[in-house]
Amino acid sequence: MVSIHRRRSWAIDERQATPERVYLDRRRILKGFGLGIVSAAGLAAVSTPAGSQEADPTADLYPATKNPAYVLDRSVTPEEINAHYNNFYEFGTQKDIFEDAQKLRIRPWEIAIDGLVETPVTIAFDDLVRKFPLETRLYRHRCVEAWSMTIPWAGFPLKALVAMAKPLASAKFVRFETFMDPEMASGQNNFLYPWPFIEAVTIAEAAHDLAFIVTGAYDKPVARQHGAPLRLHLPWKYGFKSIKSIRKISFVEERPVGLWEALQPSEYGFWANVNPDVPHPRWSQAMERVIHTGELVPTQLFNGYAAEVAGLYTGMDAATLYM
Ligand SMILES: Nc1nc2c(c(=O)[nH]1)N[C@H]1C(S)=C(S)[C@@H](COP(=O)(O)O)O[C@H]1N2
Ligand SMILES: [Mo]
Repeated sequence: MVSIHRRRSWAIDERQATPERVYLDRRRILKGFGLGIVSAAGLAAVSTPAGSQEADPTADLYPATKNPAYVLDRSVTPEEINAHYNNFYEFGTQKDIFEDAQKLRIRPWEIAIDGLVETPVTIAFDDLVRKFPLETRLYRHRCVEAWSMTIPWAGFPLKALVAMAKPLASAKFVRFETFMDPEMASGQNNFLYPWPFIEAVTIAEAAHDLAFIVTGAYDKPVARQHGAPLRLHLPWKYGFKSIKSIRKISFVEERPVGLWEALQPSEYGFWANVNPDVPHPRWSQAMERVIHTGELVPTQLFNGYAAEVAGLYTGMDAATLYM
């Protein structure tokens, strides 16, 4: 609870940054000062979330072997903080969506893999997750709103799924799509957003070892509020690229336009590579607030993964790395 109180003390700063939100949406601004208040009942709800009474059929896969190449010099964000501080606009535009997100029905869950591939398939998540060895990686996460956390994600490299899909030579991008179900996810009734949530990366980015399909966190299946049963994590890009609760993965020739780019192309670009020298039009990206310590620390180029990923962008102007 102490750390949650500490988080409240800087929540005001974050609101002033007018984060990933459309200024048109007055309701969110009016509701704003409720942010960060976590009741004891709310905390209890995470350990026994409504709708997850049935045992998770993939629970036996965790903890997944820790990959020693992905160890960081910063502390891991405690699970209880991370589980109550989320961006999942399908369930609302505030950070405290964890209770609403428990409405997410994660079984049955099928993923369509289609587009420019040898053979399009639809596969049940419970089958897909057993096709690859799972591993645990400590990753940094940097939201475009200038906060960050460190998470022990479990899952498998996206490149393994790309290899399984056998894309045709004409495929240039991988497009991801989240579920569409406004009855279950009330945020999808918010007509200001072009649902469903879509994101995309180039084939080269998808084939990079850092691009990770997350199926678990904190040594168990990933929680609904983090994007169960599977989400992406691209640690060198701003967090909005790391799409949650994926239903469809398509290989395409034309560059897809993601939800955030469709909404505000001048603020949220396709590349969205973390770059402290390229400010968001409405705030600086030089520093970031670590959500579990409250510390303000310098943001690093490519979120600290420059040695690994800079080669993906040789020849590109640094200023275009963000947009
Ligand atoms: N489907 C979907 N995916 C999403 C989002 C979202 O609203 N919907 N928010 C993104 C943003 S802005 C961030 S910072 C991360 C947050 O992940 P977390 O809540 O697990 O920390 O998820 C990303 N993926
Ligand atoms: Mo974000």
